[in-house]
Amino acid sequence: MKLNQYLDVAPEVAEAIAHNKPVVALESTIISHGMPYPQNVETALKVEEIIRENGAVPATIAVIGGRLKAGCSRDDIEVLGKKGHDVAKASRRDLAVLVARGEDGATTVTTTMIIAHMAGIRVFATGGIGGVHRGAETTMDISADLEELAHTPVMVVCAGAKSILDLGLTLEYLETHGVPVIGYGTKELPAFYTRKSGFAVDYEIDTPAELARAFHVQQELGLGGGMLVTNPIPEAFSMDPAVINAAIDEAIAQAAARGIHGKETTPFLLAKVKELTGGDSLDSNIQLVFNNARLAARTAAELSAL
Ligand code: PSU
Ligand code: MN
Repeated sequence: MKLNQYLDVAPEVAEAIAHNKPVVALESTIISHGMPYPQNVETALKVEEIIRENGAVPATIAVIGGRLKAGCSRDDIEVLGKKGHDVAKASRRDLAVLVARGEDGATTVTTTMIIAHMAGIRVFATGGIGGVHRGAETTMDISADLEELAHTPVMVVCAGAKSILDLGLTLEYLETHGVPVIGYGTKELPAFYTRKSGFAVDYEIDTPAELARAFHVQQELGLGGGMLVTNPIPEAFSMDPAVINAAIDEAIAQAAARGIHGKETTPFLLAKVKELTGGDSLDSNIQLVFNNARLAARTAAELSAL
């Protein structure tokens, strides 16, 4: 296989891919912009461990010194976690300039999918995805994550989307672009901190084997594109909807008052929600990522067997 000249695949990841062994990609914006230091680094390393325990090889993805990395070292993860918001949040439009300049970038869902696909990785675990923001009918703020899901053949395992987004419009957008939205063990789209949103998913699937089969068939049919698997936060860690929704409404009001826009919007809202809910939302956030890592590893193992 001829790999992209800008891509470095970690030896362990390359070995697994070459032998069709399961690999799970992980994003790095969740490390730099999604959680505070040092919990971000601890979580990133623990997620890698969970993926190994469940039979797959982890590949944390980032841009380091202008190189696309499929498989970061502990040092890379430590640097991204410590630098936090000082690392560029790298979406599709940022990749060329960051690489040309030899800079670092934390990959979003979008760029993690791009680099995972370049490396030959088919399954990716994260917390939440970007989507259509509330008020997008005037701001046109729609995450590039949705467009990437439309085109790039990677399964994204998440805990649904936070209601910092307009969940109904996000589902409409995904439908238009032909992205299957699967509920793992549920008919309802989970809302990240809570197991329910009031919106239906397209299909409920209850086993990793069945998830793998659906994704495999999607690619064999030549349909291409991604698949969004939404995995509800475990009951024990889910939050009170009234508490979390009040924090989200307040965060959105503060963002509007301060004129926050563009790529700052999502990180601002995430940080504000965390601040308004104390440590509770961070604990929930960490636990749902662990839960998604387990499901992604088991699904990647099933996919390798097909
Ligand atoms: N939503 C979350 N947690 C996150 C993100 C979104 O609940 O960490 C991050 C992901 O990296 C996602 C990105 O791809 O934010 C979306 O940013 P934007 O809305 O600017 O496209
Ligand atoms: Mn945006």
